[in-house]
Amino acid sequence: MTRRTPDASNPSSNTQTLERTQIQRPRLYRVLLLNDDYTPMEFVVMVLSRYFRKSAHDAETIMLAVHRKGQGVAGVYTREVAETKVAQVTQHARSEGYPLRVVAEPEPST
Ligand code: TYC
Repeated sequence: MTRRTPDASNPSSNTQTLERTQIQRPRLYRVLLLNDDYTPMEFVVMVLSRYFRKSAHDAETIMLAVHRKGQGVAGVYTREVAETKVAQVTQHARSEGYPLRVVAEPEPST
């Protein structure tokens, strides 16, 4: 909800400010892992554990789902955090010579 109020910084002016009384939630982004034929399963499990803070059990479950279905959600974050994780994981994978693809996509806005 927005409402018009006189500008506090200049009370004598005729200008108004749109004041928000509803909180703004940042848009959230999914970080997706994509399957490939070459990245070792144990590397993907390590990535899920280290960069996405998954338990050993959850990391294994997510990795196997990506392996079977082609892609899966590693985590959901604000845009900056999601983009940072994409960059960090991609760099780590390349440094090991693996083709692992990691992407961020916006969650559907509600
Ligand atoms: N398909 C890979 C293999 O059989 C494992 C894998 C899982 C790779 C998930 C990428 O995002 C991935 N070694």
